[in-house]
Amino acid sequence: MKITRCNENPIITPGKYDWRKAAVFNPAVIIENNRFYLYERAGGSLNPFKCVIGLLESDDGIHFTHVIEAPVIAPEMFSFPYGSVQDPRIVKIEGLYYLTYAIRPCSMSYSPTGVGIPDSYKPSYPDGWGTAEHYLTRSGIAVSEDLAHFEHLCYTTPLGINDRDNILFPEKIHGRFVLLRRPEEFIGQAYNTDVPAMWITYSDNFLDWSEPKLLIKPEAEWECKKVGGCTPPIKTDMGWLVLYHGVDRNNIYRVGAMLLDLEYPETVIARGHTFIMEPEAYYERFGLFIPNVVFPTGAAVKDGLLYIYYGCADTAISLATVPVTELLDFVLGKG
Ligand code: BMA
Repeated sequence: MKITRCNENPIITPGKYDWRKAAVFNPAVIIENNRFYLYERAGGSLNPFKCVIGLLESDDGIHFTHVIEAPVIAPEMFSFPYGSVQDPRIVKIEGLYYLTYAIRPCSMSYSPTGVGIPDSYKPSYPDGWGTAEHYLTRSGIAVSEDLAHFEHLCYTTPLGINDRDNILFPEKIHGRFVLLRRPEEFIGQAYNTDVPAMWITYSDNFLDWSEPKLLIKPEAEWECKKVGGCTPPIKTDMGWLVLYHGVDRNNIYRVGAMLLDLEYPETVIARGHTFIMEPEAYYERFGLFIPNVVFPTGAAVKDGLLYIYYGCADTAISLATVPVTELLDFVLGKG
């Protein structure tokens, strides 16, 4: 199996508008009418690192231009004027576009040290803002009829815990919406995992979600610190193909792949024997922000090819491709 990095990587870099001057990364992607739509997580400054979501489009999946000059999603939409919206993923279900996002009600500030994870600190905000809870990350869903105008639909996680990497399946299964989650606090004996893991939950109406079930937890050294979902599941004849990320004890982010049962997605049919991507290229190993991160959040299939869009070092956006059949063979242990 060969994952091919686009030779124009990184394909999307910061700049142009004030709100995306510092970093653009971890994008959602969907193909509609043969056109790629990409939702970038963008920050204009590291102090504070307030993130918003910008919308770009492309005919070839490589060269993107902004559809709108302003962000399509900003924390103000959720009544968090100092907040940060992060890591979108998008799916289309029954004619509507659902974008899951993570939100931190108050943005942190960062100063890169040049030698690893940047120092972070909490800026001072006006009265009432900046409580401990405001620095936790919650997840929710925004909905759109036209890809450009979004409304907040619901939160999918409670206040008081860190829960990101919430990802919807692109269709209902047995009449229910299906969601992946990564609750950081679901650890310890009662949860059957010592470190943050991937969970799955179902809902009829977006408001009431079933008791989450543990889907996978770390098994290998490269994912020993935590695992979480990456891209929305891709439907194949063999099952739901899901990319996930694993973090090792040195904070290196790698990408794994697994296959879930089409009808009962809490059943893992197969999991790749090792990761499929790790930071290799210079733009994945060094950046403005966090070094050694490849973090896919968007995936789309065109002509049998899986287009994987990923954040590099929390700084820029890159593209890698692989034939879906090759990736399936790898996950099933045949490639
Ligand atoms: C995760 C999230 C992602 C980020 C990654 C690497 O916890 O914050 O948005 O890309 O860390 O820094």
